[in-house]
Amino acid sequence: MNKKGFIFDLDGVIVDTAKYHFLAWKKLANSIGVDFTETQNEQLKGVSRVKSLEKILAWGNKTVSEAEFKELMDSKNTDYLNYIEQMNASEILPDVPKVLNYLIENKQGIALGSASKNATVILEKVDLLSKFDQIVDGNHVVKGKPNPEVFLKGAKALGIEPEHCIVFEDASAGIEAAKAAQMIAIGIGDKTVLGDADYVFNDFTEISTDFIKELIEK
Ligand code: B16
Ligand code: MG
Repeated sequence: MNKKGFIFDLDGVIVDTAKYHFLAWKKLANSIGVDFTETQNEQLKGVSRVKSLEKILAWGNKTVSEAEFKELMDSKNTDYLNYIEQMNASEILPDVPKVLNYLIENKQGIALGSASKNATVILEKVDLLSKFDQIVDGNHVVKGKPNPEVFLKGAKALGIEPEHCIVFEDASAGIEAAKAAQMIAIGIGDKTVLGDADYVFNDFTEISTDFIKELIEK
C-alpha cells in the first residue's frame, strides 16, 4: 500500500473562517478610520496576521508605532477568538469528513498546513483535531505562503517526501507554495483564481473517493 502525505489548509478548505477574519479586521480598520471591504478581505486569504495588518494600514495610508501595531494585532485577535469561540462541527465544509475518513481508513498521512496561529483551537472546536497526524501552523513557520516552508515542514513531520505529498488549498499564494514544494496542488474554489493548481474543484463534494484512490496509487 502506498503512503502519501495529504496536507490541508484550514481557512477556506476545512472551515470558512474568512467570514470571522473579515468581521474582526473590519471592526479594527473602521476603529482607526480605515475602510475595509470584502474584496480587500479576499486579498488577506492565506496571509499571516502581521502581513494582513501591514496591508490594511497601507490601504488606509496609516502609519503606527511598533507598540500600536502590536495592540492592533492583539485587539483583532481577541475579537476573532470571540467569533470562533462559538464554532462547532456544523461549520465543517461539506464532505471534508468524508475525505479525511477515507484517508484514515487507507492509512495515509494527514497534516494541517495553515498560516493561522489559531489552527489548533479551531480544529478542537469543530472536533477534527484527532483526524490529523501532524499540525503545522502559523506558530511553526517564519516565512508565509507563497513560501513553501509550511508544507515542507508538514511533509517532514509526516516523514513523507514532498513529491509524495498532496496539498488542498483555497488561496493562490498557497497553490504557489505547494508547487514550490514540488507537491501536487489541489485548488478548492474558483478556477480563475487557482489556475496554477494541478486540479481545481469548487468544494469537496466534487471530489470522489475514486479520485483520492488514484492520488494514493499514483
Ligand atoms: P491568525 P489559512 C489564514 O488561514 C487565513 O486565511 C488568513 O486570512 C489569516 O490572516 C491567517 O490564517 C492568520 O490567521 O490570525 O488566526 O493567525 O488559510 O492559512 O488556514
Ligand atoms: Mg486558506
